[in-house]
Amino acid sequence: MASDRDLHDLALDIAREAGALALRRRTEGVAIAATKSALADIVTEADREVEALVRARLAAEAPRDGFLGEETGAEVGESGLTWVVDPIDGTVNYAYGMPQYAVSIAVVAGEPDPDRWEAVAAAVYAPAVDEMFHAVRHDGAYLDGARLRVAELTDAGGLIATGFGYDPSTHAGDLAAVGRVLPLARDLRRAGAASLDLSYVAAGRLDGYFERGLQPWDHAAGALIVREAGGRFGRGDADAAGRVLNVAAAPELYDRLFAAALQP
Ligand code: LIP
Repeated sequence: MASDRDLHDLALDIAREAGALALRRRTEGVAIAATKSALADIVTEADREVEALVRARLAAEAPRDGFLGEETGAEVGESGLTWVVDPIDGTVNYAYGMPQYAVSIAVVAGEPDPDRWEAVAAAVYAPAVDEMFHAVRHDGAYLDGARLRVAELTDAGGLIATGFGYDPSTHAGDLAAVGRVLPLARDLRRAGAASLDLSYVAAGRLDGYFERGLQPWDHAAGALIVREAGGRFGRGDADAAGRVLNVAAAPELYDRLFAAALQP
């Protein structure tokens, strides 16, 4: 069985190759292939092509492992490992030509259930800015090989990121949560790619992040990177729309952020 370090190295190599493809397609012009859960929830031809590249690499180099991807769904493996992939996280940013998008690849052990799996290794690669966030369980989180540590909170409050679902009927509840979190914040950010929001918490570029309704592939890699950088990542009860709360922060902010973001 491959070591944790071998799995990490494979994740980084695939993420870098996939990111280069995404960047190349972006410069050639992006075509919207379809809408998914709502008109605003789009998938591009590049999303599909990048996920196909990742699957082909894994089929060749980790054929016994399972797969869970945003565009092609789940495939059960026989090794006890599952690769959880968002080929282009921040798809809307990507379609508009904004640089805030990433290839997010995690390999997890155990059931492919975000509340039961153990993340083993993670790679979040932002090709537009050539930044690779990565981590191995029990062996730290890194940005291009440099060790990461979550930020120390200042008296000014936290720089806190969030996100909103594509379904307009959920926006009132999300905005109410923003109102409850604001007293903890020096300011808010809404950048549009969960894997990068999580990686930025790990890097100390954000103090915290919360969002309801993420998919497993949005947070699988970033959650490990946060934890290996000394931060906390947790998930709360689902709201009336069935959307689970996801929260990441440095330890001294986490409990207060989680409580404020959760429904009253
Ligand atoms: C996105 C997330 C983001 C969320 C967006 C979208 P996608 O994932 O990364 O945090 O706010 O609504 O879900 O769809 O670009 O892979």
